[in-house]
Amino acid sequence: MNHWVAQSDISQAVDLALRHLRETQAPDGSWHGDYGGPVFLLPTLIAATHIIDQPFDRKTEQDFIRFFKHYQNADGGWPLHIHGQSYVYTTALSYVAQRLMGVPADDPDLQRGRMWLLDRGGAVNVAPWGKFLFALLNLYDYEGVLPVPPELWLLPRAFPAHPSRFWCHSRMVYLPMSYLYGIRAQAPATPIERSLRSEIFCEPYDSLDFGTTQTRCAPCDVYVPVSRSFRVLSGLLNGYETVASKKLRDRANAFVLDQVRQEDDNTNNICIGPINKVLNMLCWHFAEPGGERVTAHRRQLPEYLWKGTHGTHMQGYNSSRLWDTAFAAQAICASGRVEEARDTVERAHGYIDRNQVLEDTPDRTRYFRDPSKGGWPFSDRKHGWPISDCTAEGLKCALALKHYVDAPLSKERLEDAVELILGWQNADGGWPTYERSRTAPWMEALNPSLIFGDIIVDHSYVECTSACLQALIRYREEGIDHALEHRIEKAIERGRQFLLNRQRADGSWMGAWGICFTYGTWFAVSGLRTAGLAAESVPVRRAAAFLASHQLPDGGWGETIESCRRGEYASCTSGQVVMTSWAVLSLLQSEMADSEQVRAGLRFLQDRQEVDGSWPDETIAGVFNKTCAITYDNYRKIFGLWALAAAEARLKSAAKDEGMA
Ligand code: LAN
Repeated sequence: MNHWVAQSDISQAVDLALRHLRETQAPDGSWHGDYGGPVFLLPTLIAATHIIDQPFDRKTEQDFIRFFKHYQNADGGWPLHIHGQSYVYTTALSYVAQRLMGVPADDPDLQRGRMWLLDRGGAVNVAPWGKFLFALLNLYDYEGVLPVPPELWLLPRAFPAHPSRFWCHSRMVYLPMSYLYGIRAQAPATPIERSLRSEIFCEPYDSLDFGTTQTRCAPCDVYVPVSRSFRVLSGLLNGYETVASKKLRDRANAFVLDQVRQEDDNTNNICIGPINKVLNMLCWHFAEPGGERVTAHRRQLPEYLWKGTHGTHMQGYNSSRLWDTAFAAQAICASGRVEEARDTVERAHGYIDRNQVLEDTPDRTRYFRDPSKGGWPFSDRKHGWPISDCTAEGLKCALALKHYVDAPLSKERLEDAVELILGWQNADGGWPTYERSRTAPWMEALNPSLIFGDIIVDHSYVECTSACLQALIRYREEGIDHALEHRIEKAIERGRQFLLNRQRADGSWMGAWGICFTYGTWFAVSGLRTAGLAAESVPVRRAAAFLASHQLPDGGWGETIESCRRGEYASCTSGQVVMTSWAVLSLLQSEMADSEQVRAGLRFLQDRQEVDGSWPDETIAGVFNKTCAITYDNYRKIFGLWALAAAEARLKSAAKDEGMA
């Protein structure tokens, strides 16, 4: 096989990519990168700092404005994520945010934005979360906001729609929302609010019948239409609002605020995500105006900011550092150059070591939390929410590096991670993101967002399942603990079966957190190969055939977010480095490892590589909840290296085999 592509060329590309990766490591051992992409986050943050009257300094605000100007679409609207079509939701939010920062209404870009918005019915057609934010800003009447009574938290936990059963990201957003809704929190109307009321609606503000607008949403924004069961539920809740007792409301508000406090304390005021970060801060602004909790929250806001080439924006998480670092270290291992990159892996391991979560959160059952001890988060320990696949990648990394580093993780810490992984497995054999599913899949019908899919249940995911499966198998290979062996064995078998069941008729697997089929298929194939399936097995063969059928004429692979929205492969017009790397990594584990397709994929990667070993920016590769893309800035350099390194390893072993023959 060494005749199909020159090993020396590949080796040179690997050397360069590795050098670039090493040069971009941060002093703390991790890799930092932009974790932006969603456009709805920054306006939410700006609205909140306006409400608490602690805006950012002028220079930062100018850079926020630069972000909005850069990502305004040609039609005048703003998209949900930086590569998307215009949405009424983000157009209204971005317009308001810029006005709050002092951009005048007659600014030509804002005028174009307003025209686009008014052509689509104005702010009454903003999705529910936008209406909620506008109600806080005193730009909307609470009558038009879907009811989120805090009393729901007082229901018995066994109730299937108890909010504690929702996917933690939705739960932690609806938590502060229900407090703010419960007290009808609203900023005072100052001249700017009064002016905005006349700018974002098609009719005079006072003539609007807000009560009829609760579920109105511009058709171009809708991804999941309101279900009949949701209409019934919201009808009941609206009815409840008219009879709610003050005493019970006060009790519920106090309960919710205590939950908010615990989340703040657990996460050092970072919070699980950007939206609950901002809403929790607002809870304290209204509960204890001018108090220390608001100040502490405000101080942590910059944790979410990223100063990019096109302005400063709010990221989807406080960072993606642990995740990127675990992958970077594994890519280095795949290159077989760990000795040479010893200082890099030592520092990366240090980051993994320092960021494992070592304790459960206090009084965790009262606060609806699963165990955390032994897990790894997506960003860092001070954030602290452990995630199944981040734990798995952290564990894989710790195991892969244990012979190379001065202070490998102790047996107990590895075991804690394994315990968590075992505990997270769902009844269907797959793994969820943060917590075992707490409610039935049909509850998804209660999704009130209209613009995001799959936000109610922590379902089992192909990626999470593959990562956990691989981690358990690697752990078992170490022969570390026999007491656990039986449980691990069973978990592996169920996980393997889950992956097999999820293969689609066309041979692919759909990813949920990366775009899309190339991502899901890479995870599934890696999981199944690790679990013992042969390259010649039918599932792996079918996966390879699927990938081969989507290769582009330039030798690469590329998918757009339409793949995620529609559940069907949607190709880019040209290959993308990250998706090509995922496809090549999958094919290298199949019978097609020596094929013309792989050769063309590798040539594509080599051709696109810059002289410094990096790859140029390209289409966005991450996604969440089907509709919103998110940037993984480090993926190009990590997966570009990984794919080339895996090809080189194969060439080397083939050369060895030929030598022996
Ligand atoms: C993330 C970031 C990490 C990501 C992986 C670990 C990569 C994935 O394998 C599992 C899912 C997870 C944890 C994930 C879920 C959804 C998140 C939290 C995000 C994409 C980052 C931002 C997003 C969050 C929901 C954004 C806020 C918006 C809402 C709709 C609440």
